[in-house]
Amino acid sequence: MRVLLLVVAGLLSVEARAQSSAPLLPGNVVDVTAGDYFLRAPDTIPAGLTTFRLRVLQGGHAAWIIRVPAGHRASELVAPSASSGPPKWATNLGGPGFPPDKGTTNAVLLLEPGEYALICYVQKPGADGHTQTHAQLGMMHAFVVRAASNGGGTRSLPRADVTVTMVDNAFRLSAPLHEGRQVVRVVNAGHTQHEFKLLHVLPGRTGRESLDWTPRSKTPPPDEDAGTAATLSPGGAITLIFDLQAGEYTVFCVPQMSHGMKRVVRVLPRRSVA
Ligand SMILES: [Cu+2]
Repeated sequence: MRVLLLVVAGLLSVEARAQSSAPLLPGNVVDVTAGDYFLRAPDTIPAGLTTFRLRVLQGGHAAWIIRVPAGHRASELVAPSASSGPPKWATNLGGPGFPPDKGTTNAVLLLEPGEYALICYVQKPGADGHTQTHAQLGMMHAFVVRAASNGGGTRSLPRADVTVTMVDNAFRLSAPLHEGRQVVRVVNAGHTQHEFKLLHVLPGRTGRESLDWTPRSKTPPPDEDAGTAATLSPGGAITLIFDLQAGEYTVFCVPQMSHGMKRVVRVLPRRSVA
């Protein structure tokens, strides 16, 4: 019995260490798992401050969070044609996308009670030139947000270290990004849809190489995914939490990339504590 208790205590302490080493995320943390072609998440979520934490098992995916108004159904979000976004009657809240390999990315928001869906509008070009969205291939998960019994706890989002304002067609940062935990508020102040896709430039490679690289380059990518704020509608905003390394990153808005909406961002070494 004592041996068993010691073993159990040992396991608990290992688990406690694993949890304490994982940086905390704000509010109710909802795990979303995506792959070719599915989205898994809870069916019911309490209202209030919520972090959607996305893990991708294979493929490249994002999880747009869409509010479904009364009189409509989540199934209507999956357009019969390859629409690259939600219909006009639905509210696009944005969401997490393209996490690092074997890692996660997240998006933090305040959820009101109602009907919602997680959906992936990433497009899959077919061999015959016929494009489908991942939503059409099964990547849609409807869920309900219920009024929380404790009133929803915190009513405010974490304070942003940096606000990224997306205009037509550029990214403006309110302050430099720093190494370590960074709360980033992404705001679409443009007149069209914009995305914030953050890539970490690999050691020995440059931001310039990252900006210029395309899958047609036939060379290994000079960068790796650090996390994406899925395309926001004009006026939309969302908060993401990143754990960054010092050095070069690049930011892309893939839908407006042909208009030059990409740039290098230098992440500064950790601020020394005075
Ligand atoms: Cu997808």
